[in-house]
Amino acid sequence: MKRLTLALLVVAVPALAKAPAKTKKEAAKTQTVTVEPKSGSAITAKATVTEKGKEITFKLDVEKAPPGEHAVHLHERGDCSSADGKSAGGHWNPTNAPHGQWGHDGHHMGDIGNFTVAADGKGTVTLTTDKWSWGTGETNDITGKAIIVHEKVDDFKTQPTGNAGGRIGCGVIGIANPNPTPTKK
Ligand SMILES: [Cu+2]
Repeated sequence: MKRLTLALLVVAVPALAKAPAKTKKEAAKTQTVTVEPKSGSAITAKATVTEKGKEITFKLDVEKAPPGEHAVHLHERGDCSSADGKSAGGHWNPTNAPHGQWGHDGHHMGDIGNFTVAADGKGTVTLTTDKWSWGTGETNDITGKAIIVHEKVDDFKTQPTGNAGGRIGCGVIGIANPNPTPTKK
């Protein structure tokens, strides 16, 4: 009898753990954003935004970029229409903080930081945080913010830009779960 109870528990626990996700019908919130080249650059880049629980993971993959360190920020306006990317405005800074380094005292909500592009022109940066939200309409909502890849490295000091130079890539984060049940024809 004891053995039977144990066996039932072993079977039942994984089933219970899976149940909430199914009953809520909550698809994973994820989106791939194309980051288009700006300021005459040749970069091809995409960012993937994924929400899991309270955390949002931002992952940027860049190709054909000039080797070296580059800054990436979220800028306040989701407008990549200008050739130099300046249509995206300044850094996204809903808390009126000084510009700085992520994880350190005082930084913009959009201060993602620097990443390295290797000799082959490829680079990746990943940030996971619970400081952003997606699709909430709150001040920390990343919806409609612009992803800006810069020509140069962020010094984390110069106000309010980090002296990261021109904008070589721009993309816009859209709404969470824009199309949860895609229909294919
Ligand atoms: Cu920037």
